[in-house]
Amino acid sequence: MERNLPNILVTGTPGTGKTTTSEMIANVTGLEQINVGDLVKSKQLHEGYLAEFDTHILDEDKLLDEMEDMVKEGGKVVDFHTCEIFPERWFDLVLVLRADTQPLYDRMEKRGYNQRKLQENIECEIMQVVLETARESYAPEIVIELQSNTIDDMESNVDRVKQWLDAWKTQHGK
Ligand code: DAT
Repeated sequence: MERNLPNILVTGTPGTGKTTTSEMIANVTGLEQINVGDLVKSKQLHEGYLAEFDTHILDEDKLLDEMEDMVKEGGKVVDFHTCEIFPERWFDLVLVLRADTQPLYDRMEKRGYNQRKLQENIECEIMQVVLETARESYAPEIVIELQSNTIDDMESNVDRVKQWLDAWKTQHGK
């Protein structure tokens, strides 16, 4: 069944600006943000906490069940660092945010990440793990890589999404 509004996935290494960008997209377009990290915590969609990695162990089945109905309606901006767990059919556009090492490091340090997590994320970003995973998991033509180093970058990214959404609506007669 065709959606009335498209769903957008905003993914990328932690600290690349997913949550901030998704909030701005939601404000500008009226789409509804789903912050998956928050959802996992608030609805306990995990199997416990791994202190060593400072992360929750995701219960993927529970998470997908929880999200299915929300996504079915369309009009969602889903914000998560992992992109390969979702069904391909859920998304019409996949944005992969990218950041250079210095700003990424500064943002994570400010957030109080431990050295191990910081190193891992920097490495993940340099190796473009999320970008490659997104390209393997979704049709390449819907995967868009966006630089997210500055506020200007963020504003132009949001602008681009707004234009994309307008075009989608026209194309789908909405
Ligand atoms: P994520 O959701 O990817 O972990 P975030 O949106 O929480 O990232 O952003 C982390 C911090 O970095 C937050 O204080 C906002 C800042 N930030 C993110 N993207 C930025 C950008 N393009 N320019 C300047 N600051 C940015």
